Amino acid sequence: MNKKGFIFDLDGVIVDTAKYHFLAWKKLANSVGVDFTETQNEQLKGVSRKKSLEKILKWGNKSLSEDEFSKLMSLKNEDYLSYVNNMDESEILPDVPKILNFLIEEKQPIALGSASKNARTILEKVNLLSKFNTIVDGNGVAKGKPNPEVFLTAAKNLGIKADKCIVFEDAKAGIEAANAANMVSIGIGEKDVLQNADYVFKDFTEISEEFITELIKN
Ligand code: B16
Ligand code: MG
Repeated sequence: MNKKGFIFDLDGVIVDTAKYHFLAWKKLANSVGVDFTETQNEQLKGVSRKKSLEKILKWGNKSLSEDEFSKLMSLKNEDYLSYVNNMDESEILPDVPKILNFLIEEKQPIALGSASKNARTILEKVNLLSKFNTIVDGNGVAKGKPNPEVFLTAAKNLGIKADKCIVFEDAKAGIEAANAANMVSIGIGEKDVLQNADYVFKDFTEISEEFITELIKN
């Protein structure tokens, strides 16, 4: 049977944690006198925690000592985790379990490829951890998206060649990473944002089992 590597991003693909990142970043930015909007939050999708804080400080024209910088990073994460702690299965995005179960039935290897250092905690919270053959997250890679390292590591862990992998991503930086890894890129979200993806769907309710079967065959 044909085997492909199916790699899923986490935030924005499996769960919508961007809303919690927004609340936590906004509180933090405002506490140091910096404004933070939803539009700016969009630009942080798929971007690591450290790079995100660097961007926020740049937008607000602020510079901090190294100590203050790491203190703010921990404060942001503590606040973010207070939302994550209340998560449960009801926060899984529509039809995600259906697609995962279909791939498992079809004996296709499945990986998580996320920039988040909280990926395992979140998957445990929503009870999906056991669906993945490997988890590659912000703790396991040196270079963040758009660098392809996260997806190439996932492919290696699955034992599947990069050009036989399919990536589901909601962030522009993630689509660029998948393309750079020579993988099939599937955007989950808006066509105008994810214009470099090979395919774009609004969400998983638009993805049929026939479409997945074709991906497995070709
Ligand atoms: P953490 P993904 C990314 O996750 C988020 O999209 C991004 O907004 C966040 O800053 C990043 O994870 C780091 O998250 O602070 O939990 O380590 O979309 O790559 O799954
Ligand atoms: Mg994402």
